[in-house]
Amino acid sequence: MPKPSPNQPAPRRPTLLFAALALAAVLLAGALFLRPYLQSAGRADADSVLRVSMGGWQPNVIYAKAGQSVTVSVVNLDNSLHSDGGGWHNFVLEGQGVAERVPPKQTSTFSFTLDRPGEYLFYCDICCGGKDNPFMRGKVIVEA
Ligand SMILES: [Cu+2]
Repeated sequence: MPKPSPNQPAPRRPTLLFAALALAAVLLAGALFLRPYLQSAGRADADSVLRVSMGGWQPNVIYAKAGQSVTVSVVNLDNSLHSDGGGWHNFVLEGQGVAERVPPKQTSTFSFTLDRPGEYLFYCDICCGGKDNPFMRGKVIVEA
């Protein structure tokens, strides 16, 4: 077997590996960016449990009936070590006077009634850019 000459070009494999890793990183970043636009995190009916963390609401849609009380329990999955807001989240129902704070690793249960059918935005405005962050938004859909 001939000995490899010192003038031979270096094997191409590290370059290919780097290209594959770079491609994987770009695809992962794209998927993370698009996630809140592509998925609905599921639905919850009235009297439901929502989990919230820095990653958003799960589920992020609540279905309710006009004029009927909705009871929501918000389970905060984050702990107090979070630098953004100290692990607190809140449930703000826009324009309806509902703003419930949930301490880290705790659950808050509260009720509200929406009389008119329609879609109502809710969000957390403590962390992560608040209502401008698509992860931190959800809606209550009120049917007649
Ligand atoms: Cu939050």
